[in-house]
Amino acid sequence: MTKKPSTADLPLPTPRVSTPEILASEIIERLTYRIGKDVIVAKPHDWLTATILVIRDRIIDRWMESTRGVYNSGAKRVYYLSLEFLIGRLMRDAMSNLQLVDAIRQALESLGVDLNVIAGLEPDAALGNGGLGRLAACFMESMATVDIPAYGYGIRYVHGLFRQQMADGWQVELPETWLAHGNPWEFERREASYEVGFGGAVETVNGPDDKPRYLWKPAERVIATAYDTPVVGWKAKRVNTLRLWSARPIDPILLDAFNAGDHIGALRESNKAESLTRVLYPADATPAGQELRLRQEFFFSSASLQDILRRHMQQYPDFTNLPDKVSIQLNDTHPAISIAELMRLLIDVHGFDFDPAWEITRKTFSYTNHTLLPEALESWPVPLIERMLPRHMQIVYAINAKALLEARKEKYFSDNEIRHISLIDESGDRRVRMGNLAFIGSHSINGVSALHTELMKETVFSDLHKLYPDRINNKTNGITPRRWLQQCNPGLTGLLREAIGDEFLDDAEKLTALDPFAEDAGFREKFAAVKRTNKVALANLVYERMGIRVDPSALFDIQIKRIHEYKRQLLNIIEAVALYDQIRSHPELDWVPRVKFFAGKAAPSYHNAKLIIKLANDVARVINNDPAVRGLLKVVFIPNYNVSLAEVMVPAADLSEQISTAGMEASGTGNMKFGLNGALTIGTLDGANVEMREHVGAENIIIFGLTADEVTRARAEGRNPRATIEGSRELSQALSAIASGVFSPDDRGRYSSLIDGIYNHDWFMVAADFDSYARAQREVDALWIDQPTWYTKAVLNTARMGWFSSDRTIRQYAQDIWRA
Ligand code: NBG
Repeated sequence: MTKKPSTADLPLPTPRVSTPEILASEIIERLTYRIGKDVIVAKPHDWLTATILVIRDRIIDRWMESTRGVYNSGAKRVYYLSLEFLIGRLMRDAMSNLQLVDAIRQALESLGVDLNVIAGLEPDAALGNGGLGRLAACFMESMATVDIPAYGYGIRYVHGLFRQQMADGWQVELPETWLAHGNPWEFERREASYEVGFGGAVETVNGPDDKPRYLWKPAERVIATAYDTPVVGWKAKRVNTLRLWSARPIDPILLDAFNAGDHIGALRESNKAESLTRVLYPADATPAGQELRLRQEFFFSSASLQDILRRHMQQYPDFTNLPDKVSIQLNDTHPAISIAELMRLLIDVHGFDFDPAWEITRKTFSYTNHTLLPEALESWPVPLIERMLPRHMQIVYAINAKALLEARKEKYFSDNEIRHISLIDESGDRRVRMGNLAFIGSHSINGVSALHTELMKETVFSDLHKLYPDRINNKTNGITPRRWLQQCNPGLTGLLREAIGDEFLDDAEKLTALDPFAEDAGFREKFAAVKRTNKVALANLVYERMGIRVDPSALFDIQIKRIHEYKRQLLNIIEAVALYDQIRSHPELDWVPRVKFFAGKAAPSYHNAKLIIKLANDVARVINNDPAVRGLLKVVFIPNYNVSLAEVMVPAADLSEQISTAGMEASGTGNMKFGLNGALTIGTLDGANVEMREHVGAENIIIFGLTADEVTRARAEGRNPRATIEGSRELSQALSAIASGVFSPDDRGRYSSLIDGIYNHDWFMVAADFDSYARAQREVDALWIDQPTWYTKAVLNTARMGWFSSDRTIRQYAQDIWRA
């Protein structure tokens, strides 16, 4: 008799060999047997899929090892709950982290296929809006890299962020269909399916010890099914899982209705369920507000928690050790309802009393805040939660009672302070404040830059901070240097390896070894040559997509990010108009040739943001076609900004625009990507710019404008922008030109409301900061003329940005928050 082997002893597949010959034969094999195509009829998309399948197998080998490893070691798992993962393309990332780029390129070459061509066909997975979603994607890669057992949980939106098209300079939103050709990276896991309920009522029954127990009887239920994507870290040390939920109906078709001839009604339930995970809400810093959004939030929270508890139960007898084995990070308040859901599961399903359940919950959760904009803080009407999640509403009230009692008893709090701490906002229609729920239900609350964290303590969370003074901490954001240096800038990576060896590939902070090369003229020239190659690539892209020619020897000045008034693309455009005036009035001066690039999407309902896009295009048309400018200034708005476009633009930038109104950008992460790739930053003392200045040195970054404190003061004093504008000839001329229709002859009043806003209140300090910004831009020009000095600073930016690697950020989360 043979003994049944324990599962831990069952063999893993033999790791694959990856010579170009073997890879080529595997690609043919996948093409034939998995896709069912003969080589001679295979389309580029088929080659792409076949190649991904070959890469994927190599990831899977490591995936199984990683998963078994945690199971056997009993290590803590980290769960990153996020409504957004702005992933981008995965093939290059995976190849590079597996160190297979050259082998795959050769394999494909031997088959007559160009890697670059098929890589360009991979859809750009845009399951996120902006910084918050891209941060989640960088974190996933870094958690695998620094060997933390982690799962990302989110929603598998059928349609990610909309595709942006320009119609006569206006943004038009078109649906995006990233799944049109299937998704070879993902695995559907029908066995990992959970029911998620909505609505209905709560019944009180007698529990075993005569205590009342509450039973939620949802009126409506849907199934959440998991789709797993493996996430491979640098050198494939570990592979983690991104688990995205898709909604399915319990009954795909109501046969009674169908048989009675109601063919549409028969599919109603099914459509309703599927619409839950159909689209990503396209607003970033403003809450979506609609009921469907809350349904999405609860749907993925509930499915994720059921999954987490099931996994825990496979390994441990009960949940008393949950906080030792599980950390759940809430990416903003979108998953905050998870706190009430874990309480419900522990109390109603697993028989815990309130207090021990609360203790476990608080120790398990932590929360990251990503914005202080008051209009962006999520809150839901009490009647809506009562209707959709009646049991959760009871739990929220119970949590609130506990917190308010603590506030009253343990420390003295005034009525006003108590009102701010409360989970229920009573100031208008009653609403549940998700930020307060996330704060009270977590043991750690972190901001995303030093300044933002201080402002959290002073503003939105000041009273909660007083009640729980040791909870707020800072974790300055980071970016993954694999995607944002190695993959997007192979030229620079090669040059750096030549100069300082390979250590920086494993540890970005080793980039400091480059510091002395800043003074080496020969090295600077090579650095400049790489930059030029990247600028040529961007110039070609602009010509191919837009038919506009830009000169790669001009200064490339780039602002790419969501379009927002606080990010102040408007300030940049007004400065372009002022510069345009100057170039025409002073043709005798030596103007530095400059191309101002913009790209970014506006929330479809954000009127002013869309107007700013139109203005950028209107100004571009006039400036680019005016012979008096002699090509010294060009303005280009590249449509449909996404991760892949950023990967071309970031390496090509000379100047990075990080010019938000101080105190309003929580961190920024684009700022870090540009700095790492050797752009100089022109920016305000906002978000992570403050720390960038500390790292690269004040002489290597161009800072201008009001500080956060000064902005607060200016707003409080209600200064009169009109006086400021009249005091600045350049500004007042630029504003009148825009307001009077110089750039919009077809509709002269198009921009009057936008410009009136600056005259009347100037909330975003465009007028207040204009002169300081324009002066800083002329400093940039002067610096550019002195190319050796410019490149000394550029090299130092690359050398000193290693600290902003998301590996560092993740290590700090692991050490201080997750203790993983
Ligand atoms: C954004 C901030 C950025 C920050 C990212 C990542 C939201 C709500 N916030 O400044 O605006 O870099 O989060 O932390 O998207």
